[in-house]
Amino acid sequence: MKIHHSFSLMFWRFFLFTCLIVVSGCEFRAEEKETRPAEEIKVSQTMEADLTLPPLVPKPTAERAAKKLVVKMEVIEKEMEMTDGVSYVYWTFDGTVPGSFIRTKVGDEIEFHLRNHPDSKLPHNIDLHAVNGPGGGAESSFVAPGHEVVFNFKVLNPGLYIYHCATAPVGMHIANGMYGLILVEPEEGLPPVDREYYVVQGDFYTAGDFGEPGLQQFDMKKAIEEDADYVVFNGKVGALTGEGKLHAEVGETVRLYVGNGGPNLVSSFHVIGEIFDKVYMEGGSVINENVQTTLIPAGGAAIVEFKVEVPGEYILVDHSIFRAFNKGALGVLEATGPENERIYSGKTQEGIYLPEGGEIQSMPISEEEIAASQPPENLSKQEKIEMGKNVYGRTCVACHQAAGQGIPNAFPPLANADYLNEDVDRAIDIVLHGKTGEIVVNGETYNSVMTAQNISDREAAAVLTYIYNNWGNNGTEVTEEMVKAQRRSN
Ligand code: HEC
Ligand SMILES: [Cu+2]
Repeated sequence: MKIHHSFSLMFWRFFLFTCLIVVSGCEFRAEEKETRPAEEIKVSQTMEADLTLPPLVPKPTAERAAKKLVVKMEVIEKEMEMTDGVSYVYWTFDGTVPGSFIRTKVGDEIEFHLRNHPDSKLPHNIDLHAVNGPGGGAESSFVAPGHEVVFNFKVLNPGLYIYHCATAPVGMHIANGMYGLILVEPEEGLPPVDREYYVVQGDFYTAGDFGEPGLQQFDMKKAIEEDADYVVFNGKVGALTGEGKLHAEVGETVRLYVGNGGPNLVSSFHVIGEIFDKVYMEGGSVINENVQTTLIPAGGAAIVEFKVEVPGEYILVDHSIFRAFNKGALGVLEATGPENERIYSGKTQEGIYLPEGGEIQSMPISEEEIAASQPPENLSKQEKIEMGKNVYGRTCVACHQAAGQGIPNAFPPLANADYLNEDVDRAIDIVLHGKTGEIVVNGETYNSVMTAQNISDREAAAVLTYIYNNWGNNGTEVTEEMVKAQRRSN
C-alpha cells in the first residue's frame, strides 16, 4: 500500500515536471495541489488522547489540527461475566471488551504507551491495523507483566481500523477479548451526526456449552474448529440490551462504528427495522448507500449510518441468525419521539383470507369488527386449549420450546413458571406488547427481547389458557375480555 502510494506519487511528479517543460500551461497542473501527502502534515502541539470505553466514542477531531497524540493503554487480565451465571477470564485493553476507542486524524503522530498490569500472567502486545510498519506495532510493543513500552507512528490512511493483541498463540489472545477500534478521520473530519456508538462483535469458545454456569475455560479445540459457543457484541451476552441499550431520538442520524474482532467468524451486520443510508464499506473510503446488511470480516470494520424515522426498538444482529437468538449477537437501539404514521403505520387491518373457491372477504377495520365478523361462539375452556395448542405451535414454540421449558439464558420457561403464575394481566400484556429488560423466572435472570406477537385477542386468550393449563401451571382461564382490557390499557 505504502510502496504503491509513493511510487504513484513519484510517477506524477515526474509526469508533471515533463509536462511543464514540454507544454507550458499543461492541463494536468491542477493535479499538483490536489493531495498533500499525509506524511508531510506537520504537528505542533502535544495532547493526551481522550479514550472512551464501549459503547461510547470520543469527540470528533474536525475542529483540531493534526497533533502529537499520546495514547496510554493498559493490558488487564480479569474475570468478568459472559452471561448470567457464566464468567470468563478475559484479556483486555483497558479492562473492557472491546478495549478503549482511539480517535485520531490523518497527520497525527501517535506516541503509544502500552502498559501490562503487574498482576497479568502473560506478556502481550498490540497490532494496530492503522499503522504502516512491521507487525502494525506488534514487534515494538511486546510487553511483560509490570512493564511499559513506548513506540511511535504517524497515521497516514483515513479509515476505521481494528487493533488486537498479536502475541502467540495469537488466536487465543484475540479469542480472550484483546481487540478494539482506532478511527483515523480525514483531515477535514467526518461529517457531523447526532449520535455515535462503538460496537464490536467477537466469538468465544468455552469448555461448557452456551449458558453452562460457572467459570468457563477457553477451549482451544472448539476455537480451531470455529465452533463458537458465544457470538456477542461488546464482550458479553446482553451488553447492549436492558440497561445497556443504545438510544436515539426520532429524526436523529446515528453512526455506528462496528468492528469484528473475530477471531474466526465473519459478521453479517444488520439492524432490524432500519436501512443503512450510508456504509463506509470495510471501514474504508468507499461509501455505499441503502444497504440492508453489511459484511464485516474478522479483523475488519465498517461505519454505518442511518436516520431514525419512527420510535421503537431496533435490534442489532449478526444476521447469521442463530448467532443472534442462540449465541448472544443481539443488541437494542431504542428510539424515542413522535410516531410518524406516514412512514410506519403499525398493523391496521386483519381479515379472513380464503384461498380456494371464495373471494377475499372485505377487510374489517378494527379488532372489534374482526371479533364481530367471527361466529359469536363462546369457546369452552377445552376448545380454547385445543386452539391455543395450535397457536403455540405456530408462534411461541421457536423460542419457548415444545414443552415450555425455554432455553437457559435466552428464553425463559413457561412451564411451571413462577413469573407467569404470579400475574396473568402481566403475561397478557407481554404477549400483546412484547417485553425487554431484566426479569427473574424461577430464580434465573433473563435480559432479552420478546417482540410483540401479532395475534388476535381470541388467539391470545387461547394460547395463554393452553399454557396455564399445562406443564404444571396454575390452571387460569384467560378470556377475550381480559385480553381486550390489556389491549386498551396500553
Ligand atoms: C422470538 C422469541 C420469542 C417468541 C416467538 C415468544 N417469546 Fe415469550 N419471551 C421471549 C423472551 C426473550 C422473553 C423474556 C423477555 C425479557 O427478558 O424481558 C419472553 C418472555 C415471555 C413471558 C414472561 C416470562 C415467563 O417465563 O413467564 C411470557 C408469559 C411469554 N414470553 C409468553 C409468550 C407467548 C405466549 C408466546 C407466543 C404467543 C411467546 N412468548 C413468543 C421470547 C419469545
Ligand atoms: Cu495478548
